Amino acid sequence: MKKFVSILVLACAPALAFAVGEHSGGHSMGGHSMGGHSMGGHSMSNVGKPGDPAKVSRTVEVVMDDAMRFTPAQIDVKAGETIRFFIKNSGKIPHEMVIGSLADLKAHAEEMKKMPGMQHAEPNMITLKGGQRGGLVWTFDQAGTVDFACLIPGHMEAGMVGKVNVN
Ligand SMILES: [Cu+2]
Repeated sequence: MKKFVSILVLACAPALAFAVGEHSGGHSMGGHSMGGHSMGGHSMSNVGKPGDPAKVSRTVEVVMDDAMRFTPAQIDVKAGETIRFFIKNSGKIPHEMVIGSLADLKAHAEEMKKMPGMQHAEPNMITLKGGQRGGLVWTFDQAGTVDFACLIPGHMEAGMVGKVNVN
């Protein structure tokens, strides 16, 4: 009987961890951090915000491939620009482009590792199967550096990251 209980506890632990992780992730673009959910620390304030498709300044093409690379991996924009990313997955396996701060992306990648099948769709990201194309519209409103990465487990570690320099 004791064995049974410990198995139950083990079985529950990952679910609990996920529930906490998911909660702390928050993924709220509004920046309401007053609730005390400090674990994930998703501070989206400096990375910009979802863009209005009607106000796109220009289009930037990005290719993702199975060599775990974004091409280009360095993108220059001006503060205030709304960019429509035209993203193509030229590989065979799924890839995604997630915009955020490097700290947030790493935290999110950890959550993904705990929950490999985790379905997540947020305004700051797009997931594409092999051969698929898609678009992502984002406004870079402050000068600085904004990172992006593929958060599919192992990809970020393999170098699937990029940078937007906002001037
Ligand atoms: Cu990838």
